[in-house]
Amino acid sequence: MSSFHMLTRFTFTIGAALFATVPIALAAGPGDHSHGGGHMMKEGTRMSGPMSFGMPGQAASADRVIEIVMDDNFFEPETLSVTAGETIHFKVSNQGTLVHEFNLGTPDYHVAHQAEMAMMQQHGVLMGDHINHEMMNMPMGDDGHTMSHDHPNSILLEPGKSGDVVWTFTSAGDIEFACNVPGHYAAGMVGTVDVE
Ligand SMILES: [Cu+2]
Repeated sequence: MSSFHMLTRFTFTIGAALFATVPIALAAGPGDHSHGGGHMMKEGTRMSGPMSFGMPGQAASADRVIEIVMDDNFFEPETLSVTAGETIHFKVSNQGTLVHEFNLGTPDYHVAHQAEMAMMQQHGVLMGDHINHEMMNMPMGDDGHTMSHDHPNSILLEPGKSGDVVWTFTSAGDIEFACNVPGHYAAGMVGTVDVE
């Protein structure tokens, strides 16, 4: 299953949970990558392919590798500079004792995503030091969607784990990389990508 569809299912779940009375059209089927509507979430939360500042990239054609360490509760390094058009392979490792996320987005996107993460925490999917994978992958509702957390612009890691995000930055501007686990962003777990 593509990350697009995992994301669709995730945002659908959250949307359904937040707006239980709103009729929801989940039109995307296998191979349907059109994005013309059907979601009730606002633009900032339904990231799948291109975002305002870039798009998912391929590790094989990355221009650079940047290593990111996550700890309780900060990133190292905290400031990055890239050039518009560059594809960066972020190798992210969680060296802390808590679950952390590396998530690329605008400040508005992070605010919206924090609501999703709070929902995951309320549902017992996201615990302090681990992810309840069983619950995350448990079918919910009539169509069997799950809370799987698989976005191309982010990775959610348990302590001691590492993973990859490959992103092509397309527009100049300041982007944040942030951890949206409840409380972490406010505690300072946010950094800046200066796209020149
Ligand atoms: Cu964190």
